[in-house]
Amino acid sequence: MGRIAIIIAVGYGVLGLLVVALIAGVVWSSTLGRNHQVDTRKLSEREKTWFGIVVFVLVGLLFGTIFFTPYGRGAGPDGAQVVPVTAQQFAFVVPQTTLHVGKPVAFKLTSKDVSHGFAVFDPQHTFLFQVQVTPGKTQWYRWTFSKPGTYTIECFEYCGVGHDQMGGQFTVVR
Ligand SMILES: [Cu+2]
Repeated sequence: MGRIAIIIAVGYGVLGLLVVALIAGVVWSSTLGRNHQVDTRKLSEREKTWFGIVVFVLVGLLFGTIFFTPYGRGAGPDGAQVVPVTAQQFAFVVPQTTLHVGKPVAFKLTSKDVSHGFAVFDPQHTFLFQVQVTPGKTQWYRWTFSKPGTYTIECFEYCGVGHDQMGGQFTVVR
């Protein structure tokens, strides 16, 4: 996992804990004074404020993370080795190229027929990433491999009767 991914994961974890603590605090304080009158107008005003805060936080998270996604326009060459992959019922066709540890790879994915899910597993069969491949569209995905060995590909989207057999592999060397 990359450093940015760890920062994002920790950030979400901390945010999640804060939200849970906040909800617990609100529930706790609301159960204390049971007999007081409820001012619904004040509550509806507060609701608007909270709605604004939630929208602000979500938009902030969106723009704070979207530029780090390893796909889309920014995943293209920029020093990366381009590997064209063709998905079709029921195989992933990967050219015989030599991929190196530590060198960014830009997968250029296309589909000849229906939607497929290009999922890559490392030599220990640990899941690394998955990206949709849709017909009529070129999808990019950028990844830097950290260990040598034979990587396997599986299809993560049901694409027909041979879906469970759909796969492929490639090798990464030092
Ligand atoms: Cu498939």
